[in-house]
Amino acid sequence: MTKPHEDPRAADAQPTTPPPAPPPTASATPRRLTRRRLLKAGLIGTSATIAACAAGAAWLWTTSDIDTAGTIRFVNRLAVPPLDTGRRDGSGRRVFDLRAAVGSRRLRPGRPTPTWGFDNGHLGPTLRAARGETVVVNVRNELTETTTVHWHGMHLPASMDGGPHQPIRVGATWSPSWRIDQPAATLWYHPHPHGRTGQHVYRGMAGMFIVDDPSGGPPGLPGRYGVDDVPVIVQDKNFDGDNRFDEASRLIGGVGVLGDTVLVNGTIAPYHDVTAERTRLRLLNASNARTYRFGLSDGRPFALVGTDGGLLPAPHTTDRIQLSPGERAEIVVTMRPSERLVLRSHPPELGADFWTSRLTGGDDTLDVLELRAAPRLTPSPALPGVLAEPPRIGSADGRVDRRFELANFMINDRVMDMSRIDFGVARGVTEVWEIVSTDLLPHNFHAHGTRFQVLSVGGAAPPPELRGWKDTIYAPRQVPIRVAVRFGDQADPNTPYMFHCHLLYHEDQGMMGQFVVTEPGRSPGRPALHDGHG
Ligand SMILES: [Cu+2]
Repeated sequence: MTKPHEDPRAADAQPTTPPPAPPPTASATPRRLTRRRLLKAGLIGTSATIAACAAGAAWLWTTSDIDTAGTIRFVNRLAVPPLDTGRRDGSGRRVFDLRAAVGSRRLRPGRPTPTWGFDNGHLGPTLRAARGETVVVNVRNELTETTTVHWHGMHLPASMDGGPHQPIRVGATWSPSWRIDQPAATLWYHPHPHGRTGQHVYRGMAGMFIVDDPSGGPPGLPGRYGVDDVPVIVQDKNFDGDNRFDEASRLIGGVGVLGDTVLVNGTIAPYHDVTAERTRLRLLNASNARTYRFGLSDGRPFALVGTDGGLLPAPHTTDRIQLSPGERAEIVVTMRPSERLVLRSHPPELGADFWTSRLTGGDDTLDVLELRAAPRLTPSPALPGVLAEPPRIGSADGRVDRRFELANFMINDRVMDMSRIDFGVARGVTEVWEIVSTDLLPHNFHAHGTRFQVLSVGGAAPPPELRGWKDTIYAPRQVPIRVAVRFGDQADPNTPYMFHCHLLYHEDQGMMGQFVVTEPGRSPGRPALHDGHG
């Protein structure tokens, strides 16, 4: 394990260092070491080093990209996570039950893969509730270690957030409850134990949480779950020889595990039978480290209708949408009868240098999901021209209240400390945050308990895909991003929310901090510390 302050590429990049010298052999006639001989030996050594470096670099170059475009036989019907709308209790609350447990799944030929998850041991049901409802989720931990469940993108009190300060010990049940008060959106849930998030998510702990508008939202958007409104939870995995998830391989780029096999909703090589003219795909990048740049195999445009925090102001026609870990996008794809189309991830624009990009998935092309249209498709209405109110909590007037510099596995030169609150935000006050990566490695930024409005990217107005509500945003190197953020409801000076890089290896290495929401004019308190957070 690499220490937080060290560049893991240095430790991992062994192929670029020369092989060890062979053991010295005894010589019958020992030769005098002259300066010339030493120089010659040195030159030979240097040449050998250069040759080894070149060979190592060539090996790295040729082995560190993946291209599966057109090579996948899509033979498995896409699994659709079961829809869970919970039950009503006596007070009208919507109650869900989740059980975190180990399981196993037959993901590919050969042995079943040991998994973790909430849906009989892998991934989790899609929870669904409407704005205005009060929900309760009973999360029982039947794993062999402490975990947590964080509601990514949800506005809720910090004590319900499911970060590292709400551990669920083995055998215990945690029952957070909150009133949903935010626009319709595609959110998700996943563990967040301090230092162990990457492992828990990689083993399969993740599910979707759909928030609905009680009015039904704008008419015309496809909305039949699993039919023309389909969750697409994208994860990349490596498998070892026994079909186990391999958490340790391909760590060489310094972003954590990058897999060579893409799973959608836990299905390898998946296809979905399309039965309507338009299909809405709720894309969730639930991968530990990989950034995808989704498009369609024939290059046709699609309509981007939603991002992290809800619907965009209007559909945006595009042929690419890039999602870093934790980000979501809702797209609507239009198809003709009997055609086949592949959702493909093209090389993402990471904004990193040549080598870093190469080693962190920046040159990878991955086929994700085949869409198979039936010979007859049910007609779909045209998309509405207006979808939602644009975010309007801030303006790009040059003011910056807080700055977050991402570099060296730290944020603002600090490693995550459970006992340290980095800052307090006054309830009801809009702040402007500036996020900038000054690092070679790719990073993104996620804040808990809220959503934000992107004000500017590199000083310019945000592109269309960043004009809706966001809670996670990719931070290209040396491109300052300004966002307006507000924490509405409840002050709790002692219970922190997290802000962090959502590349889970980075988060687990400590690229995370804590903030609290206070009453205006009050100071942050002190977090109560629990045991069992690793
Ligand atoms: Cu990062």
